[in-house]
Amino acid sequence: MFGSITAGDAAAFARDGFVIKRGYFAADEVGLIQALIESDPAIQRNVPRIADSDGGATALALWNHPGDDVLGAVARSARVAGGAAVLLDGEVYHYHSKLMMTMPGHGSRWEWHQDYGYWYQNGCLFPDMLSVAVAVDPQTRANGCMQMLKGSHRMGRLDHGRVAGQTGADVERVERAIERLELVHCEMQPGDALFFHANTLYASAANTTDQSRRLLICCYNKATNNPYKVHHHPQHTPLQQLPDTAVREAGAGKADKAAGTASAEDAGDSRAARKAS
Ligand SMILES: O=C(O)CCC(=O)C(=O)O
Repeated sequence: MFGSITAGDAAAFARDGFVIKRGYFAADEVGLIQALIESDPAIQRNVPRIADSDGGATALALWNHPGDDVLGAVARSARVAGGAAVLLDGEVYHYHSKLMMTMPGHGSRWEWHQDYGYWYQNGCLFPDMLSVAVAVDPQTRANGCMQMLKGSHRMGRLDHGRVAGQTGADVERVERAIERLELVHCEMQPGDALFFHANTLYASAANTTDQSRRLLICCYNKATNNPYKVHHHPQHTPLQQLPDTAVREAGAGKADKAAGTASAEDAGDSRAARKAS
């Protein structure tokens, strides 16, 4: 039996700007995700290191269209894509997915930001967008797990500029928001999934442990929010949702081959990379 987004989750998401689903992927499914990450030459080859101002770095692979492999099945699954549609209250399409790999000893921190702080620049008129972060490794305070400011999505989009060498949200407003809002460390076990609104302020600390911290983040846009300009992420592209069993089927080599493969499109923002060259 697979989990799903409930009315209670939708209420929490509307109130807090995020909701964590524990055990959303089973241990064997997480094993399939890990096995693919470790064997996919495109992921292993194209992982540029994104530096922070302290010299920390994160390896990142990004792709625009979900393919027919295990990672594509996660992004297209009823649990994840269907959950996104429930939370955004309408049809969604895949905006991109990325694999964040803050490796042992040199994983960088991420400054406070909103995804819509970036995506606004892409011609998305409304913040009808969200992301789902699936824990591939344990996410702990010690290894720099994501931190969310509860309710910050209701502040609307903040101005973003250069903050410690990254694109971050207006520092003064972030400081004031931290005084008023609850800061939640989103500690997760592998298989947990964090759904968060594109206007939720979030950050993560450096990974100073000797264990990697890998996170698969699938991002969605509402179909009615088709960007008014062509840019490095897709315009509305109907998403072929898959049943939740598809992750295991993809792992067993029974993928839906009609669905297309992971894209090699160049996603040209500063944090982007190609999954495949
Ligand atoms: O990997 C993380 O902890 C955060 C990633 C992040 O901030 C982002 O993808 O914008």
